[in-house]
Amino acid sequence: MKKFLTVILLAVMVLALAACAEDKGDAGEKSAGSSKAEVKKIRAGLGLNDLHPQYKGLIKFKEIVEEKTDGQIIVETYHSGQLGDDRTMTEALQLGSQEVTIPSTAPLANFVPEFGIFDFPFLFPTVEVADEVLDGEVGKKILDKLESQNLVGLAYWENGYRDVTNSKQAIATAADFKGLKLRTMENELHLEAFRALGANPTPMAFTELFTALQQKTVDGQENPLATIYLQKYYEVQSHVSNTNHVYSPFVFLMSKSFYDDLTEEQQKIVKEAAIEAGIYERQLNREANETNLADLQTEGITYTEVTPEAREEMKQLVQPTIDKFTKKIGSEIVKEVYDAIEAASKK
Ligand code: TK8
Repeated sequence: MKKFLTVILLAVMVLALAACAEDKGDAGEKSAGSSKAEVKKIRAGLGLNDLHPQYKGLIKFKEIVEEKTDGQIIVETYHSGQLGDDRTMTEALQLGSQEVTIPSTAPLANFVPEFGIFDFPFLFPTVEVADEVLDGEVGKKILDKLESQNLVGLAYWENGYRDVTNSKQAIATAADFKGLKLRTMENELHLEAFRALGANPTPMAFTELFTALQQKTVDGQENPLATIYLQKYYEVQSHVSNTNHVYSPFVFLMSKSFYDDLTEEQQKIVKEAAIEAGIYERQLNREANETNLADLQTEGITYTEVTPEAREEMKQLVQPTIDKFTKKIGSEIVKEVYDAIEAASKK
């Protein structure tokens, strides 16, 4: 009996020791694999689909970051609003439940009012001037304001000059906007500007737009040609005009809490990658915009030209809106942007 008990006791001890060893083994693996546990993951979400240059730019960002950090930062990419729309994804970044998104500046004006300046109709005469101003001092100054919103703006990318499409009538002059139910981005200035043109605008998240056009909740919308073509709006729209009413930048946003947790070297890598991928995205976007009007016409959309005179009339109609928002946003910063545009235009 004694012998039997001793054997049992021994067996229990062996088992206990084994369990201890196993625990240790686990713990050991965890600390030995600390580099593995340290891998940081960026979930990056876009509203546009994976055919758009913006997604290709994001893939470029992923490649650069994963290579330069030796896999210490990995990037998971989502498109087509899989993680939400511009506003909800920006809010997710603020909360730290998502790390990257690249919204248009228009919805960002609800977070940092100064972005509203870029919604001023007919602000940038050319994309080259837009690049100079956005990548220059005043552009950076506005990006830096994101910090107070728990966001980090790493670079400007390009959405582009916006054009109006609709399913009702050709738009050649301001008078043609009359009564048109138009979806705008969630941005006050856009709403007022389109009201001033005579349209009947409704703000709506981009992710709801295709269905709204299809179900005729709205008659039309405005976006750059690349979006109109690649999101297949020609299936639900019959007219497009070169209104070119606003140049829409994108902002490469990162969650501030995530950014602050990166090492200095990693911060440098993500920043440089956002800039480099942005240069690539702008180039692809400009190439797309050159061919997409013809592509849209091939798909059966009717193109109507807005003459410079007709555009001038539109400009005059929206001027009171610009004046109002200049006061609202702050005439000083608005002047800084105008001065930068003037300087860049002379180059
Ligand atoms: C995509 C949006 C979109 C914008 C809009 O997330 O909402 O119309 O032009 O492209 O940023």
